[in-house]
Amino acid sequence: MPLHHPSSSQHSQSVARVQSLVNQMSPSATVFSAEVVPQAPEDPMFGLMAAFKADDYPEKVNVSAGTYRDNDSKPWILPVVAKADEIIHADPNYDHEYGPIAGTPSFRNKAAELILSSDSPAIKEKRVTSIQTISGTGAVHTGALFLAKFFPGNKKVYVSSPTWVNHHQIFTNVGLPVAEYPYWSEKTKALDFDGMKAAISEAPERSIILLHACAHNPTGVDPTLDQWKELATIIKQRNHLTFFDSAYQGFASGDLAKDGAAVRYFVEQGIELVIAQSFAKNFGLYGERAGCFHFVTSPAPDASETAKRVASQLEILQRSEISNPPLYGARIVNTVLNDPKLFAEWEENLKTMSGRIIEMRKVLRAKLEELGTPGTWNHITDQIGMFSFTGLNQKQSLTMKEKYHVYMTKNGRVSMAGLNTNNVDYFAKAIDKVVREVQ
Ligand code: KET
Repeated sequence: MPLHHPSSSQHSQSVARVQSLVNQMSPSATVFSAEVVPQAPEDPMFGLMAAFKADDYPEKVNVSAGTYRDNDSKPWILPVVAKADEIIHADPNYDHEYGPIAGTPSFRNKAAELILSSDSPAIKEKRVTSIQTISGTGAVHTGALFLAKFFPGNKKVYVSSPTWVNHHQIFTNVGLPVAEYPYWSEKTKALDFDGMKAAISEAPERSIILLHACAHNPTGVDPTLDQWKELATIIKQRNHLTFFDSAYQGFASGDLAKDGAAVRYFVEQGIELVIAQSFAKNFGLYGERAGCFHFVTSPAPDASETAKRVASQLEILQRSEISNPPLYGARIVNTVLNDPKLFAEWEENLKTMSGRIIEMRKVLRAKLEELGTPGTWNHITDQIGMFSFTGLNQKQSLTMKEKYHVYMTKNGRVSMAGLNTNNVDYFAKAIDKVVREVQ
């Protein structure tokens, strides 16, 4: 039978009929229906930042994101960063070529020395391997990915309750379930150290324990050095793997060694650990995404071989994820860390930032006490780093935003860097009213 070839007008009629049938059947002909891809909620913090921008109330206050502001509520380009920037651009060899997969070696080495100290036995014994990442988030992700693929123990990550909200999704996204250990006591507005110790002791042997190296986010409460020592003993006994998130070194106390003390103590104890390091806050390089992931193995005759093997696998992961890391932020950090004069200036800049925050803590506490705001407010000055966990509940935190145009996360966290001599009075009065009006 000869094939029947429809005429072109017949053909276009039938195409139109099929098209209209399809349209009737399903108005949206996608395989990514709402059941398959449900609408996700907006990121709470980036949502708050956008809402703050859109608010035209003159006395609005932004204490949402952990980003430093000067006393005029303006982002601060660190003077040392501005200098490094000039040096980089004046370099006759400046170009935009690809960098190495693991990042520039001098940057990685100095980044490791910064957190571990330049005379760290782990560095001397070549037990460390470091890979440049997309800031701290990328470092946590790289670590998560590495552990998801290679960690032979209990593939569950124990995080503090509460913790930086992003920890949950970074780990679960790579298939590592998250469990919580107690950390913040509502009652004492301080560390629940007994609860924390018990949970870490009871976690199955060889679990992953995530710890904030300093300036815990969101609570601003850190273990004391003696408490860190107790934790190290438990972690060693239980053969856990420590995952330090270090996003605030030098920013918390203004002293780089002091803020790195917990990590350094764990390394001294020969504990195998990993570190996610961010330069967003301490260099004010938020959007430039400079960070590093470090793996530190325990002392052993074949320790440097272990570090080499791990490095080789990290490079494979990096190549498939981002190929090679961005240059600019790391160039700034590299320039400062490798020049003693600039380094000293950076330390001064760190003191300026941490000092202003510490001062605002004092002023805020004094104002609340002066107003006789119900409750105790010593925790504001006891806490350290970028954040204060005010103790305001969710309803109160939302009222701060809705009624008083103060943008803070609903867990009661306040970024102290958002406060200054111009707005702290308004802010304290808003807290005072909310605490009295809303239960
Ligand atoms: N770790 C912790 C504990 C942390 O607070 C942040 C950022 C990061 C890692 C990641 O920072 P990065 O910019 O990727 O280097 N925290 C602030 C910003 C954010 O949520 O992304 C914050 O909590 O406001």
